[in-house]
Amino acid sequence: DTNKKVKVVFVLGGPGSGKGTQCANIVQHFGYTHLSAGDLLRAERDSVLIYASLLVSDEVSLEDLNVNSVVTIIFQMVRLQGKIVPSEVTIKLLQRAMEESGNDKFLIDGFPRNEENRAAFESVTGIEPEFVLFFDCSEEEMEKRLLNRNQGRDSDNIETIRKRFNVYMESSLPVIEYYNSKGKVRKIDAAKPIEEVFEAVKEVFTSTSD
Ligand code: UP5
Ligand code: MG
Repeated sequence: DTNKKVKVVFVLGGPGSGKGTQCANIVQHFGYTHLSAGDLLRAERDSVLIYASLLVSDEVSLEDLNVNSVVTIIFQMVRLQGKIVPSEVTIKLLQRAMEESGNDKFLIDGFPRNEENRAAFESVTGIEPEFVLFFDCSEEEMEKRLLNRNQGRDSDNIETIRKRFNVYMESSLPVIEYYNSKGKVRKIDAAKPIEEVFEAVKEVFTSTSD
């Protein structure tokens, strides 16, 4: 089984806790490939919109449209409510990205987000994470960061942010508790400045690298 050689670190934490920011740093220093589940879902959504506009302009026919992508339009609507896209879709996108990367070390950022995600990933891929990097940050600080991010993300408005926090508390924290009970969580104080957070992150990766 080739999966046996694949090394996965889950990077978890609330919306705006700094997962993406720190993953970019980790990639530079430790040779991992960064896969943000949220980014993969957004890219899939964007490709659907491109297909749709080509279709309208008669450059592409309906047969060229892949049905799986059309389904993701519906999931995008779900996403705007801060809800969690079904595992099947996210896992498929993650597997595709892992294959395309040619790497064997991955930071999976923002996934698994609920128990169903976690169990499905383990059973579909047979991969268990080496450890879980957990960015611990207050809701107040996360909200401030998201409102200041200004990257034109359609879900960075106060109503959607509140919904994302609720889903995080109800569905995602239990996943972190599950891995904590298995001794796999490496908790980082993520409320500090970016450089200080990265110092703590580096310690985790240096002490567990082989
Ligand atoms: N910033 C970062 N670190 C800072 C620091 N230490 N001090 C001060 N500022 C700091 O950071 C956010 C902002 O804060 C940036 O402006 C940054 O400069 C600043 P970022 O690194 O982007 O934080 P991150 O934790 O990555 O926040 P993100 O918004 O990406 O987290 P979410 O978990 O909300 O978003 P994600 O893209 O993972 O998911 C979005 C949605 O997709 C979900 O709500 C869900 O609906 C859907 N989804 C699924 O359904 N399934 C999945 O598996 C994944 C996503
Ligand atoms: Mg992110």
